[in-house]
Amino acid sequence: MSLPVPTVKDLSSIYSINVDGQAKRYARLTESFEKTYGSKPDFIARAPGRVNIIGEHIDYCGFPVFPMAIAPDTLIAARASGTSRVRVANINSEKYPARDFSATGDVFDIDSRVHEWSNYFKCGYRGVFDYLGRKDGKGFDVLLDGTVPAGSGLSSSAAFVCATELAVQRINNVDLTQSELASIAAGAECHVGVNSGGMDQTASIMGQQGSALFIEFHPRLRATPVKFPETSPPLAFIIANTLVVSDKHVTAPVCYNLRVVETRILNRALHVFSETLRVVQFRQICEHPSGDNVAVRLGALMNQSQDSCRDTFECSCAELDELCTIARGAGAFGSRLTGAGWGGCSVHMVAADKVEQVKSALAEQYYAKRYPQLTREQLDDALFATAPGCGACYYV
Ligand code: NG1
Ligand code: MG
Repeated sequence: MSLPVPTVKDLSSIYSINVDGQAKRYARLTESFEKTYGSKPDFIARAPGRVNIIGEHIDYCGFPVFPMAIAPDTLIAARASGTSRVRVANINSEKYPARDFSATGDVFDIDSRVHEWSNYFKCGYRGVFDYLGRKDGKGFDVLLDGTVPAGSGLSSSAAFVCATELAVQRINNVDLTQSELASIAAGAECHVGVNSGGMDQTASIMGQQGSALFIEFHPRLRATPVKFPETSPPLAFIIANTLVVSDKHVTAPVCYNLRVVETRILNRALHVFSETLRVVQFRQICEHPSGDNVAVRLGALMNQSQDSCRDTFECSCAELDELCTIARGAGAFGSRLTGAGWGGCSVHMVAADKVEQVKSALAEQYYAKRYPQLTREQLDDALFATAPGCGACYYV
């Protein structure tokens, strides 16, 4: 949409659950920022991950998809420094060591051959300046805190790139629209070697609390909020991570980018066209939920999507298939992989009163068997209920 990115002052307008926990997290980030750079940040830019409900591997063919933004996100605390340097640090400094670039020089140089966390920052930075046709960025300091697990199909990369764009434009007094930012971010990951579509970035920027998004790419980018039908009991969603990391830096050449090429030459067309039809049907049922068994019909479309991803598109894996089988056996209406696949997360649509039952089945039959050493906290990060959350914003 041609709206600007909103600024919020109240965390309860961003998060629908655990607002206190989030408040502590924001306070910790602000404190660490002050410790690292000697003064408080000017603002925090926030961009969420997403879960795709249906429409896999068709965004880069230009066909519509149906994701929703989720609570896990990337936060970037930022402050103009009055210098010519861009300093980038991460709360998790052991895994992601601090970097320091020239605001008009090497921040634009991205070596896609090396797997370097700050490359995603550079993608967002460069995306904004390439779009503006400028190279005259101001110096600033940033500290990052991300809760979207990497390589899990929940778009940690898009959350990172989108949050970076927000920080970069605010520091440089630019005010691009949500559509512009989503489009820029969608193109930006090519600098790290991923020829991605535009689903994740659009969901991250334009997500709406309480609604999924029907995202179209033709004739222009458009995200229409769609509510799930009001069933009794209501519909709920569970995300279950296989804990098999599908790292795009490793898998892109032989998996993701290969599929992008294959769809271009009309190989794999059966998946692309049938999946597109399922997305359209899914949206229709959500908007006109007449007749019986609405939840069962929606679930069947998700299950057909999983079958197609597994058999025709070949982007599932044994662990994803297993999670889907267990969840359906425990009462889920529909279960499928979400994101690129080959590992990462699955998504399950269930009746709200079956959430605990399905989670327990997954915990006992998958996690306890394959990962008996998982702590309670690690299990909670891997297996959780989710709801459509709001999109990117500034917090001041
Ligand atoms: P994940 O796996 O979340 O990175 C990727 C692509 C999407 C889409 C899906 C498959 C990126 C940034 N995102 O998502 O555009 O093509 O796979 O539907 O590469
Ligand atoms: Mg990604």
